[in-house]
Amino acid sequence: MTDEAYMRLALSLAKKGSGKVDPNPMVGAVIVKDGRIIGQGFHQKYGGLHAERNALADCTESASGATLYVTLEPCCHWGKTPPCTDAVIQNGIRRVVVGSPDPNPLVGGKGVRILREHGISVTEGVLREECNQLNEPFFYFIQHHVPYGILKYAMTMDGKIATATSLSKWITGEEAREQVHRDRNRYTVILVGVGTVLADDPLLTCRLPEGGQNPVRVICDTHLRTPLTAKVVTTAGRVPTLLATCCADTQRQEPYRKAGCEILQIPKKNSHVDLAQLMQELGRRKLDSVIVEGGAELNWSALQSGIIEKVQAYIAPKLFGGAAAKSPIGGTGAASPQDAVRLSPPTITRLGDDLLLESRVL
Ligand code: AOF
Ligand code: ZN
Repeated sequence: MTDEAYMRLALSLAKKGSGKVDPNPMVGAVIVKDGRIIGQGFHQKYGGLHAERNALADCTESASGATLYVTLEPCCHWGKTPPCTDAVIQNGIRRVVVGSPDPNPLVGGKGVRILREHGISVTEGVLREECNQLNEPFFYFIQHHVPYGILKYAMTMDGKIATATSLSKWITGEEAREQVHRDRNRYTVILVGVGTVLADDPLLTCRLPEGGQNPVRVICDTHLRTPLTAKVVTTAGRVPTLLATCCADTQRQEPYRKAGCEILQIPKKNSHVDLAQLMQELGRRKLDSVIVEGGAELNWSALQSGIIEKVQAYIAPKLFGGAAAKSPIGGTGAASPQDAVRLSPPTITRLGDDLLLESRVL
């Protein structure tokens, strides 16, 4: 097997940590000796052993002289666990193949340097793009201390998110909707505006056949208009729910608190919750990624506030038509084509009959 093939295996192991390790990275490791895999591991749980140590513990024989494939540069610092570089050196690993460099300022190239200083041969950047992509939120959060923002919507091929009569269930098919739930497991927060709560009464939970982690629900509700009977409120006891509001009236806040919601009082900007401040607050709570799921006004504000790094557009082969039917992004919009929000060329994934286009905001 080639370096790439072993790294691909390490990547697939890393993904098993999805939804369980944030704000730390998903990491996978494979140990190979004389062409045989003798140990495998991944980072299973936030605060738990790192992938490298799990793979070493899994070894069926001595790892002396073996090669370690790991999707992220090994750490060299004392965090919640001792440095992985120590374990790699002590176990006599002869060669280390790394996917991504670790942007954590505590590591940042030092891990690789220490290994080399101990006579270990290091190959860097194998499947680097894939490894980087796996941990986009981790890379972003560790450098900026605010969550990685993803704007997600589903629309028809004529760019509508609902019919002219405001019906939207469903636009995309089952495969696309399952991908949405995989992302709700993977990312930490789901953010919607109060208008969406009033219109759709959504649950915003992760519903995968195999189960998964619910994202923290955040409702942007400037004037505290969320009905106490809304599903997000009545289920707040079992799914973490935050109401981000500018309303300082503690008497009006109280019934939401009683129902299990937490109130985040956020300053106002342009008559709405200041989204950049909200992201700062979520970052302070170590929440590393946010899916923004509408409605159209919130989506526009999110783009304008600069909190979005990635756009995910699900496109269904259908046409709704209708001058009054909404499109994903509202607000005032760009005045001229030169003022467009620019995106990177999209990656395209086919999900059943639908497409998922993903681009970075430039
Ligand atoms: C992980 N899992 O498999 C690897 C990590 O606080 P600690 O001790 O868990 O250290 C977290 C840092 O360790 C993390 O920010 C990253 O830089 C590095 N590598 N972390 O959680 C792993 N290999
Ligand atoms: Zn480590």
